[in-house]
Amino acid sequence: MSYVDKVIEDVVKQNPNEPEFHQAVREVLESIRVVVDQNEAQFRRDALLERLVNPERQIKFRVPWIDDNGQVHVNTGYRVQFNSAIGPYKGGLRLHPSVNIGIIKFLGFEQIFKNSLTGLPIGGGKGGSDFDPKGKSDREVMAFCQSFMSELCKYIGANIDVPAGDIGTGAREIGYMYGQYKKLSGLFEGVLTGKGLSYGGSLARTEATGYGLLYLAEEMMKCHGYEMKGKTVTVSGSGNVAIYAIEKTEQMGAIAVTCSDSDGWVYDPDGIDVEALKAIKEQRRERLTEYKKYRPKSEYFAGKGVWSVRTDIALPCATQNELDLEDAKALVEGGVIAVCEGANMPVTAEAIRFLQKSGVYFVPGKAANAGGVATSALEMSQDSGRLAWSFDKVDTKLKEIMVKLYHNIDDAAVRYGFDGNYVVGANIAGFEKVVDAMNAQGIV
Ligand code: NDP
Ligand code: 2IT
Repeated sequence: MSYVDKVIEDVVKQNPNEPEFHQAVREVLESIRVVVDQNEAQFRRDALLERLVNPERQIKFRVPWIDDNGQVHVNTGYRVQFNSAIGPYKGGLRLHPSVNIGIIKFLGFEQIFKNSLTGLPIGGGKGGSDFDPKGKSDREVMAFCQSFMSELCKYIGANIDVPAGDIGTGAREIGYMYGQYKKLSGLFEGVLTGKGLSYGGSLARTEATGYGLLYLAEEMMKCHGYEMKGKTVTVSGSGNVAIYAIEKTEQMGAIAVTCSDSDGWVYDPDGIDVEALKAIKEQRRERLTEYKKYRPKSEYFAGKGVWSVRTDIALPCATQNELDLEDAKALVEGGVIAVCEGANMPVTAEAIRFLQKSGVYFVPGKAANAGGVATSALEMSQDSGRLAWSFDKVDTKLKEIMVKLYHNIDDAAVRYGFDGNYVVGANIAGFEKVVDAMNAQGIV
């Protein structure tokens, strides 16, 4: 049995009931098979792949908190410190009822290669909890965040592990967590990113993931002879990534016609009104059913459906495995040119294969959504230098990073004879730097 197949088999056996983790490992290892084959004896001897797929450390803890009626609740907190070969662990905290160790491991594993692709010195980690911030009062969210950080603070630090936002963790949650970290440690340091601008945050971090996604998409389209102007774009989700993907789409002269949440989706043929979306989601924390009040000509549909809309570019920006084979067929039927993942692993493995076979340009999340974590690394630089850069400075750097990243994954794919396969290109390019650092540092 080949080394890659053996390690995939072991991962499935040793990590039962973690299908998302298996899916992420399978995608990466199958992509790098060609590199592994060229170095098989050395990699086997050094158990390189076994070291890559086993987190350096995983922490699981109890998070008790009291609701507004005096009732105590207990959630589970996680932090997976996956790989620190190229820098301190870096990655978000997801707060969603679906969170379990397998979800955090898949996200942490992806983060290793994503962070490597940014070209910046950050290792891979991820954390979170099965706590659901939706429908909770600010005081309840604060109680949870303080309890969560009371335990997490033992394991993180500006040069150790630097968490950030993800699903369910936005500016409010980061603020409460930062306050608790500072109180317990006595340190005012860049231990979290995505912080508010008044206490060490970076301009453009809020926008970074969505903007970065569009900078990469624009560069890829340009290289294939297309311009963004006038293109129809469909977006799923209506959170941090989706909102700023829609904003940048419209700034580029393309038209974003959809967005969604976990209850339903909106079709607005005149283009999503991003200010209305921000008012609904960022300020009022409401559901998308409210959107029609701002835009009477738009339509709201309950359930799934964004991918049934004809589009030039599809940007899944909600959650894992939200775009399946049937959705991919509908997109191809409608003449889609490109699919770029704003979320982490939103497109199923079968759907990716179908899109690629159909000649659609497909860019995986670890490349397409790397602008968020790249800008987090820029926030870390500003914090450690006691600096606050202008919006334009950060945004210009973000754009440079995303354009360079696109060419890097394109070149890696070409180098190994997989022209235009950005899944292979991203995984190989991300892997190369991590392996080089792991080899240099010995068996640790
Ligand atoms: P938010 O919490 O801001 O928004 C998430 C959006 O996705 C909401 O519209 C939410 O709807 C929807 N959603 C979440 N879970 C589900 C689900 N199970 N089914 C259907 N819809 C769902 O998160 P972000 O925008 O920050 O994150 C979105 C994706 O992007 C995630 O995959 C995340 O890992 C990834 N990502 C985020 C980065 C960042 O900087 N924030 C960076 C890189 C990747 P509802 O409100 O109804 O739950
Ligand atoms: O998936 C991701 O890259 C994030 N949620 C952002 C991580 C970060 O550290 O900014």
